[in-house]
Amino acid sequence: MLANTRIGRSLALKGISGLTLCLTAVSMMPFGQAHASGEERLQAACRSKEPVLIVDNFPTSESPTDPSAFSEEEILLNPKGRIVDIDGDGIPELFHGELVEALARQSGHKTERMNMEGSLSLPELAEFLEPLVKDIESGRKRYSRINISQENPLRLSAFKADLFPDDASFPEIDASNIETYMGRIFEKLWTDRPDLKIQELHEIFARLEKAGVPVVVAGGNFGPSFVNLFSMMPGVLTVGSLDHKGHKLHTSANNALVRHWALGVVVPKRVQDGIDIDGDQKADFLRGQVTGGPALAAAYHGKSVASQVIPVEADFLAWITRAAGHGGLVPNAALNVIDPGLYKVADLVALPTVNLPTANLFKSLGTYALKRKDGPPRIFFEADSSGRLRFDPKGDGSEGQLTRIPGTSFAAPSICL
Ligand SMILES: [Ca+2]
Ligand SMILES: [Ca+2]
Repeated sequence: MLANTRIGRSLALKGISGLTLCLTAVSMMPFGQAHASGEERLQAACRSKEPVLIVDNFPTSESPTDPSAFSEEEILLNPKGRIVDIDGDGIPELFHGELVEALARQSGHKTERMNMEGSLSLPELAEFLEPLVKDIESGRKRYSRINISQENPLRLSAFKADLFPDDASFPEIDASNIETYMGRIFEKLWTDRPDLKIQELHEIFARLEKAGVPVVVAGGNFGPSFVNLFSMMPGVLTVGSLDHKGHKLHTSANNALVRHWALGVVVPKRVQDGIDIDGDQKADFLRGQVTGGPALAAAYHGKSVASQVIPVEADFLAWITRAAGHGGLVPNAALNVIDPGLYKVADLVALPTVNLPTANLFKSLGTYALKRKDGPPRIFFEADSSGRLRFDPKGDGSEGQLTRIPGTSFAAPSICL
């Protein structure tokens, strides 16, 4: 990561002139050395006793403290609000940042919060972080690391197509060469789209790095074809998601900028006084903080496959085939509009409109999938040798697994575990 910092400082201080020279220097840096630098900074951050700053979404004075005061519809309509269903009953009760913060605390660090109140635009984020950077530079605030879970996904193939279509010196960008060319990408973005204020944001990250505070960034959940813009910022430590068996998630970013991998799947269990997320049998969220209904997966776990699985109705198949033939449906539309129920994954992924990445993702998650009223199927099951459904996202056969909450957002705060 040392290499990136040089681009960052140089660009921030001098503007875009001198970029080519910087890039030449970068491409000649031994990669091993750059990796060691990121790894050492991470280890130092994990050893530090200073608090972790979580920049994310948290409740505000207007947010109801009792989750039961909001209907499910109200929660779903409020994207700034409660989006994490920690007890698996289908009704979200936590703000995204609350789970991120709870995970960051597992490593023994104290935490502080900075509430973004929804996703910020790039100019807003630069403005939002400016006072924080000043406080860190002046020594008024000290942090071991800053955790930012915001994602701004950019399709790798779009860099050539959108920014450099006629430039023979600029190659197709893929997961392996993004680091080499991100300096030129920034230069082009700054020139073509000054309104995005990416240069200002870049400078903010460069100042944080100079002040010695690592910024840990979630790699993103759009899979290996996308890069999170924040992964390209100076001094950033980008984290990808692993499952409980140590496999990289299909949905995780997986490019040359993702150098750190951590468990990015939360599987909560119920304990006496609430919900435990780390297996120590102590509640991380108290009973009064959760909606407390029966877990959706529990209604199927242990039941016979034959008694629960339904076929794709012939008239639905005929309708979706006709509609898809007219070309008016978005990718994966069939998964959003099929009737609720438990289906064979093989039947779902064979439906018209389902694309290959989604089919591969679903097959990696289980053999049976539960579709609810809204959204695509999200709860996946296997069957045991006696034909009974098993909900086992941890893969250890343990009982009482309530739900599966995946995402690089939950890998990033777990990086010191
Ligand atoms: Ca819930
Ligand atoms: Ca716990």
